[in-house]
Amino acid sequence: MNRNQLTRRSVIVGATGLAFAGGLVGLRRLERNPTMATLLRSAEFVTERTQRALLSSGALAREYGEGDISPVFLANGTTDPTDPVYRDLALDKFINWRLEVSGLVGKPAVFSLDDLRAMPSRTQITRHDCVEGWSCIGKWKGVPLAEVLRRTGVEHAARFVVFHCADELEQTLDGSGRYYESIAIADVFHPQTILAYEMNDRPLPVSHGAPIRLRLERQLGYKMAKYVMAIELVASFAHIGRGRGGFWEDRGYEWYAGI
Ligand SMILES: Nc1nc2c(c(=O)[nH]1)N[C@H]1C(S)=C(S)[C@@H](COP(=O)(O)O)O[C@H]1N2
Ligand SMILES: [Mo]
Repeated sequence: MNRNQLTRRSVIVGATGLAFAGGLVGLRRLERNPTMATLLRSAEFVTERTQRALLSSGALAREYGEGDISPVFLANGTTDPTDPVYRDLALDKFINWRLEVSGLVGKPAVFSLDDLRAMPSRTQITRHDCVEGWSCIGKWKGVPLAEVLRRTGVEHAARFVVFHCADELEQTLDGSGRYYESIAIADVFHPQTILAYEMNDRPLPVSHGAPIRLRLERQLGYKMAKYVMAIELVASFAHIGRGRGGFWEDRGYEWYAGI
């Protein structure tokens, strides 16, 4: 997917929000109107409108019951990061771990695991679909990403949220094998977009991304970054990794992995 398509998709997300909120104006007409197209790109507009639109339950991924939880949930990709800083943090049960939030935010901030646990939480039982062809149902508890970003503020120019992870999935000399992912600002305000710190009623295990991992229930597994160490809000991800918005995107996968 090239940058033009990304821009277009963001505009469509914004326009959909407006169409849902107002119910009056045609999507096509909005997109053709250059003033409206510019307006739709402003983060403030997108967040406000899409938040309303996405709160409609029709947009939620299916949620399951306790009885549907998979007895074994596969772990994929990195399951035990070797990074020495991460290993030290894990030894101390992540007491010294801090989530760094930076970039196009009103006020950069760091949050401890306790800080995140003290924020409002959401619990959801959902199906995880890996692009490799397996699915598992699990229960996730965490803080909505929107709650975290509400505390830092989001600048108008921010269009993507980038998640920087602790693990290097591919050993490279230039460090480009480190796992990262990115999502659109609009996805932040989907109610099921959470930073999960519990899985199946227990602290998130290392194999599944301790201390926090992203859950983004309407997209494929590779979008759901494990071992999140830092969150960066950006206008473009062209300068990060190999420029395609994620570890697997840099290796050919789609940036928008909707299911
Ligand atoms: N940091 C990090 N996040 C990651 C991966 C990874 O290797 N490293 N693998 C991804 C892929 S392909 C999938 S399917 C899921 C696997 O999550 P699980 O191990 O909890 O099943 O995590 C995703 N997030
Ligand atoms: Mo995956």
